[in-house]
Amino acid sequence: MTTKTHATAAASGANATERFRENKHIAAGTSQERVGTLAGRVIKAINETVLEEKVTYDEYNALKAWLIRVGEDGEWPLFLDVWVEHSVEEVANANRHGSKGTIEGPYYIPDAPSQNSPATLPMREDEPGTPLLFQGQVRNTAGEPLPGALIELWHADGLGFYSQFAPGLPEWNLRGSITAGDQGKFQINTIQPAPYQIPTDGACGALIAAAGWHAWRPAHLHLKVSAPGHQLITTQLYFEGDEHVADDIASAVKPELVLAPTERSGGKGREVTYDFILDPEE
Ligand code: MBD
Ligand code: FE
Repeated sequence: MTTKTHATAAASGANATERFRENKHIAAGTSQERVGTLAGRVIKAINETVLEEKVTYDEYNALKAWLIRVGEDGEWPLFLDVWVEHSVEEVANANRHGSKGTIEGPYYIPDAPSQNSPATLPMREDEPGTPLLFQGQVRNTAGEPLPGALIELWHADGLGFYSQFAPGLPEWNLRGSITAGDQGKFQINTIQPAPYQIPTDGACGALIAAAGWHAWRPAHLHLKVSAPGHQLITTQLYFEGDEHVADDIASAVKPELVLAPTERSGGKGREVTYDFILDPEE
């Protein structure tokens, strides 16, 4: 066993909570009226569930204990991103005409090392996994190339672990910020990630076990793609044939986001081409 396999939910959860506090700048602009509307609706929905399902004191106390534990395990980012963010993303991106977005999830870190295309993501000498050449072009909705587009790519390793959230991995393992060349074209060498299992030893894992659900997300690449004058898109790409593509615990798969890599011509591993279309700034 490597040290990584000892990664605990408490450790990756606490990391995700810390990172959220460091990296997200929360707008303070929500009006009193809006807070009243949203908090009121959520509380009403909980009360309706209690009344309709005739929730008992034992169940109510189990809920209280579980909610306390979510915070103790630092799993609020994980819980919200797995079970709520997909709806927020649907609302946020409803008016876009370009590439489909999907959820960011809890493991993005800004300012990963910069490289120009063609690039190879930072990885270990003996990084396990099938080599993957990910390439394509960034264009606008009129079909024009966007030279100098930025592709931020981050993903789990061949065991499903993210650098900076599991111990024993180099700081920027499998994370990079790649600037596309002229014509907005990019070529990025990486490895194919493994499916990701929600930590089973924390509060979210306890809920999944208690409800008899499964804990899996399909293998995925996370991306943020941007270019001057255009809206940044946050998305993920998946792999055809992965059994969890049809059954993602985070409800974040869309048919347009499933890749079908082929054998790499003249090289080891696989290759796939995916073009990004960015909407103009509003
Ligand atoms: C992940 O890797 C992820 O992308 C999401 C959304 C939730 C948990 C882990
Ligand atoms: Fe992920």
